[in-house]
Amino acid sequence: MSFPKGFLWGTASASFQIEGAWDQDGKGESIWDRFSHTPGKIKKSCTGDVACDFYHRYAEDIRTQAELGLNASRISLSWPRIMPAGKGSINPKGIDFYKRVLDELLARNIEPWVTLYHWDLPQPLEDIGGWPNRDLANYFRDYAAICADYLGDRVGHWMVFNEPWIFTVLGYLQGAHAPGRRDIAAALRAMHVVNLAQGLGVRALREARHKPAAVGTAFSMSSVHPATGSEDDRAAATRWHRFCNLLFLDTVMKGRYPEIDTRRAPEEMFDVRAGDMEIILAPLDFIGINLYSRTVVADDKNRETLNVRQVHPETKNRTDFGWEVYPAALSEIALSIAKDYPGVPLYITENGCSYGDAPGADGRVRDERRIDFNRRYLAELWRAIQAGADVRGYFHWTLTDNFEWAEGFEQRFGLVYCDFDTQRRYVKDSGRWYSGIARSNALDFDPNEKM
Ligand code: IFM
Repeated sequence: MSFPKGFLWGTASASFQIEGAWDQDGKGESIWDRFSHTPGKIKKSCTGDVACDFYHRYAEDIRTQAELGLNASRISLSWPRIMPAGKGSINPKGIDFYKRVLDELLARNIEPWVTLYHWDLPQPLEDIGGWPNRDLANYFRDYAAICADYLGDRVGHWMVFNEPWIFTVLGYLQGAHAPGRRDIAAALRAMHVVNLAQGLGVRALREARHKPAAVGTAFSMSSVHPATGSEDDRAAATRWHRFCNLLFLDTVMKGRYPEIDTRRAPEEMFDVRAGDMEIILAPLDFIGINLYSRTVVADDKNRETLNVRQVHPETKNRTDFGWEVYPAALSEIALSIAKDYPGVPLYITENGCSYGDAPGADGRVRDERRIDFNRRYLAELWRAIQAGADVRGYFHWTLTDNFEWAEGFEQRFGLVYCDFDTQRRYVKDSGRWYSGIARSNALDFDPNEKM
């Protein structure tokens, strides 16, 4: 299965999950520093204080990417490393760090793909209300303009946000992620402010003085299946698809909220004010898809959230995180997004799996389950491309095992094993396998093989 010429093969990562150096060289506190320093929030009281120590070891990790033959790398910038208070003064050492990282990637012919915000909000901005506060949209625009101004000469592809649905829902509605709030009104306000920030951020990146860059966002997505063929379950699946997959995509591309709740108009639900939708409309140059599995839902009038209940299918085929392995989800979503947003290039900005395999006595990490997962998902990606989806690149989540948010270091998604005590890295079998795919731009897979 050959992939299109010029296809990008990379890995994806996020500042808080790998950098460490949480209070070094002028970096400010983020909501994830505060959250992980609060007892009881993270498994085994893990923190991101050191993480993979990428702040000091970036050259080694970028060398590994080059040795694996990867041609693109997705990283994110830490807002509080660049602007310790979230607004006002800039931290020159923070800017210098990212210049060094970008220069190292460029020197090794690896295209940097840079996300402005992968969840590490400066704590001082949470102290004034966090994302539910409309002022944050303007502070974010200023931050985006600074990133574009100082780093834009080195970046050809920006992503405004990583998974806006996840950080608003888990952070403000469910409380499982920083800042740990459980407040439905705050969550709805946060969603709208993030949409405003996305529109402003896209414009700020485009107005930068450097070479024109392509701007997108990496959206969390899942292929939504109805639990049964009943009309009610199918309608529930449509509502859930619009809510989870389109809430930050239809807005930026089409300037409207998708219809998700039969009981309330989106304008009322999100407290949309005059002029907001004009700000929010800022069509992206590309759409990033982060996809891991599917979601099965049923209609349930007793459920407050959209009258939808999630159903957990009977299957033994789950990753160590418990996520169902369902490769067809990738082709289903790629084709559905390609159909709904014709002419817009797509990139798989995240896909991967958590398996806990560790080095054997010989130092080798035999993670066959990850190879099997990747083969099947990539075969589905190839099928989607054959069927017409304009997918131009794939970023595996992730290079090194890292800080997996509320799970601490328990879930390992890396192609490279990280021993968090010694910071020693071991390229897993899956890393070498992925290197072969990247170098040949092809997957050895018999199309008749049963999925
Ligand atoms: O680790 C996360 C990442 O930060 C966002 N997408 C999903 C990954 C795995 O949970």
